[in-house]
Amino acid sequence: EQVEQTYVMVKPDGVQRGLVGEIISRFERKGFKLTGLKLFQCPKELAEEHYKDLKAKAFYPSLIDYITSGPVVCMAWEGVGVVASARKLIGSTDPLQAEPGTIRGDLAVQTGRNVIHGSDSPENGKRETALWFKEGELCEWTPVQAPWLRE
Ligand code: YYY
Ligand code: MG
Repeated sequence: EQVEQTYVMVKPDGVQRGLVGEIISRFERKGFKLTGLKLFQCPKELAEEHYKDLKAKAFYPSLIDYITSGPVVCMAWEGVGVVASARKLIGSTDPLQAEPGTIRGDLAVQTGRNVIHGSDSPENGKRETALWFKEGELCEWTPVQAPWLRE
């Protein structure tokens, strides 16, 4: 089984609404490994690079304004299957369509304020982790609970 990395980010609305602890807790309890964590005011250039595939969309300018409107919480999570599993924990892009029990399903009401980002593929997980974190900001470590999570 392949160990993957994913980039997860609490967006400015999640930080302003005091949801940071709740959100981190959901990934921690699931059993994934945190390898990077910081509060960060995202510069416009970085937001544009992160969302470059959406540049042609009508909502792109407001998306860039939103992501740069206040601090975000950047996280790198590691584990077997973490990319798809994080997307499931996060829920559908439109919070009104997101299942109850998911982060967006429980904590948000609109696509333009959907509280959290998660990478959509292992390739993007690596790319985005490298984009948002400098090398010295990531930690390699072995959680004591590791043998209790996987046989
Ligand atoms: O990966 P995910 O965040 O679920 O959705 P994407 O399709 O990658 O879009 C990124 C981001 O753009 C989304 O979280 C909110 C915003 N957005 C929007 O404001 N309006 C849309 N119709 C689609 C996406
Ligand atoms: Mg996406």
